[in-house]
Amino acid sequence: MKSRAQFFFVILICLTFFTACSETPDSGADVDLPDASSPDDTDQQLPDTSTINDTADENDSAQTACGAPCTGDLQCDSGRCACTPGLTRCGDTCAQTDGVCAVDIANIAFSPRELTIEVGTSVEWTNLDGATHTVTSGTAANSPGELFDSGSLARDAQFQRTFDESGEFPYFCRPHAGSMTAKVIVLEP
Ligand SMILES: [Cu+2]
Repeated sequence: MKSRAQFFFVILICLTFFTACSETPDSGADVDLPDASSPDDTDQQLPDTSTINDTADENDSAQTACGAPCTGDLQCDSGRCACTPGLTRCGDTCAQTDGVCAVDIANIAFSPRELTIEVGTSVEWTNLDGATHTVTSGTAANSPGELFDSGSLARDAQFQRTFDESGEFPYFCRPHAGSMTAKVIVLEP
């Protein structure tokens, strides 16, 4: 009886092993299935890659349309870098400023020293220095003050001018003509 029980036990063990072994090829087949599906994954990744290329192409064409990548808040629209309608362009910043861009006069310098705006935008200078400054169009040597001249600006004094024509408008400070020069670049909207 005891040996028969052992025999059945061995049979049971063998059946268990056989089942386990016969499952192993099955699981091997299961492993093959993911292998077979992994080429599908690769196939799926290829369209993904081409999608990325398409996006890159769109970016490239957008950048080509504007000549160069638009900086800051600006976005390429109809071949030019611009702000979304309703926002004022002050350099590469777009803000709700009601058409006025600020230039600080501080530490005996204009900041920003070069400001790009669109036709119809106003520029407002504020003197943050203790020293007196001026905002004078042109250069000391070329038509000083012909277009605009703030006169002497004490601390906290402001001067505003609206630019209704496109072009480059250099300006300077009369007391510091040697170092305080700057310009406003006005673009067609
Ligand atoms: Cu000055």
